[in-house]
Amino acid sequence: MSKIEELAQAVETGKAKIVPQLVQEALDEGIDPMEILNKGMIDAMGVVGEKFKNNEIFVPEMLVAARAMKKGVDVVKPHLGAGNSATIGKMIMGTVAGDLHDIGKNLVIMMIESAGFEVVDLGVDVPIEKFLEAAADPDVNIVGCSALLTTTMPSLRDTVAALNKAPNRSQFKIMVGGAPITQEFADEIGADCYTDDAAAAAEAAKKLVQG
Ligand code: B1M
Repeated sequence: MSKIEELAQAVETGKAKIVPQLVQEALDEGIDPMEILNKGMIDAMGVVGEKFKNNEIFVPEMLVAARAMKKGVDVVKPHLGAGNSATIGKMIMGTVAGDLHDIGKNLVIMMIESAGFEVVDLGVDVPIEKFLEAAADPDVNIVGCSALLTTTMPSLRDTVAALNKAPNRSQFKIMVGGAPITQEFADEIGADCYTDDAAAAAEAAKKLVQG
């Protein structure tokens, strides 16, 4: 079994003590950090999701897999991105009200910070008022909203609608994402930008502030 396969299996089975160790070993073997993240961890969470859908595992197993992945992400994080020192913009980012999923949001934050942004993490289950309050900061150029559940897509719609009515709307762009979100939905709800993964989000954020 390759190191990446070993890592994916450890994430899938929620081995939080072994995952960071395997990530470190993969890094020591010279495996590309992006491959470690994508193939060793993100794909493994995809498998976890499928198993949950098929009733092969339940919420507690999903939770331990998520915890294990977070420990692995902590180890790979310093190896992603070149560690920009200059700040090119300020972003606020949160998972919308009703939604507790934060792994994707955290990855987006990690990549956007690596691209040179200051990011304020509003957390999960973020009420509209909190997005509006944070977006009132005159330095904010991008507001990012994540939604992982089909049942929280209406919450994303409401959040974007409220942000679109903010008095300082012309000052920031709205970026949305998350597994059930599509370009079509993003356009329909009036977001400025949609991307389907964290690396694309960082590229898009740079384009948004650079015009
Ligand atoms: Co939940 N969950 N979950 N879950 N969970 C899903 C999302 C699900 C698809 C599983 C399934 O059924 N196959 C399903 C949703 C089905 C649907 O909506 N139709 C589901 C469900 C049903 C639920 C509960 C309702 C289960 C229950 O209680 N019965 C419950 C809801 C709780 C709530 O939020 N109110 C629930 C709970 C949980 C846990 C707490 C146990 C845990 C979350 C832990 C955590 O996040 N701290 C969990 C997990 C781990 C998952 C799966 C397995 C993995 C999610 C994940 O982290 N993926 C997930 C199945 C799956 O996704 N295959 C599932 C990895 C992550 C890197 O991907 O988040 O998509 P993702 O982020 C990507 C992109 O989407 C994008 O970039 C990221 C990185 O590339 N992106 C953006 C995300 N945000 C972006 C923002 C952007 C741009 C790009 O711009 C701003």
